[in-house]
Amino acid sequence: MIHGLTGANLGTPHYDKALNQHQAYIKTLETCGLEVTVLPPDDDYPDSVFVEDTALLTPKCAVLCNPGAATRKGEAAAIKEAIEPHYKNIETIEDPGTVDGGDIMMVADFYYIGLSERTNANGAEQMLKILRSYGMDGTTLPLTKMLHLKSGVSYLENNKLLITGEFLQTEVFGSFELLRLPDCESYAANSLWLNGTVLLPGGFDGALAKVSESGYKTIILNVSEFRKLDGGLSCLSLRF
Ligand code: CIR
Repeated sequence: MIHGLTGANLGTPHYDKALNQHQAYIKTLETCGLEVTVLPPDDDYPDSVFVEDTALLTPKCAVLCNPGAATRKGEAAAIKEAIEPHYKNIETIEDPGTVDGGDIMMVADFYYIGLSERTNANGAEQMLKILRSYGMDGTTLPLTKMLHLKSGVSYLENNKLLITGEFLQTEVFGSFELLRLPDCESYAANSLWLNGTVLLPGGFDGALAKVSESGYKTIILNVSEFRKLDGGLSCLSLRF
């Protein structure tokens, strides 16, 4: 994973530290009541720890994404095997369409899809068509700065969004209650709601206070080594 893609300029991840942080992440998911399937390392793909980008799991179907980065294209094959036992319906995004799962935010049966450097209009259209064919729906919105949609916005259920940067002005989120984060805390916008508890990255006291004051239980996790690769809490798992 130390050879993963990055634009963060925070240095090379420390591998042993990353392993420890990953173990703590798994334990925390279990603490929050989740059953966790841990996949074996896939040495051909340094970014494969960010499993969120390879698929979208909905209650009605799974969709294998077609990651937008050339070095990540092959990751979906291993994920297909892993999700096959859980899904009767598995759909696929095909070239020239590309989609990274990190660009999709689920709000009940409605899906917000960010058009980014990784997710193109063709991929988003394929995704919307698939979702609609299963009675779900969604919409797209453009990204200009963030790597992924969920780098800057997380749904915390209860109509609340933890949100930062370019998404603060986005009309499409107008009907939500917004927990706004300043640029200096923007990394914490990628937080994770799990069964009523919000996991937040360590080091962002303002975000922690905001989420706690909104009535959530919170757990802080240090994911510094994944941050060095532009990844965060949501990227490290695929939730059913
Ligand atoms: C990448 O550039 O693809 C990885 N280094 C980071 C992916 C982070 N995933 C996510 O935000 N969903």
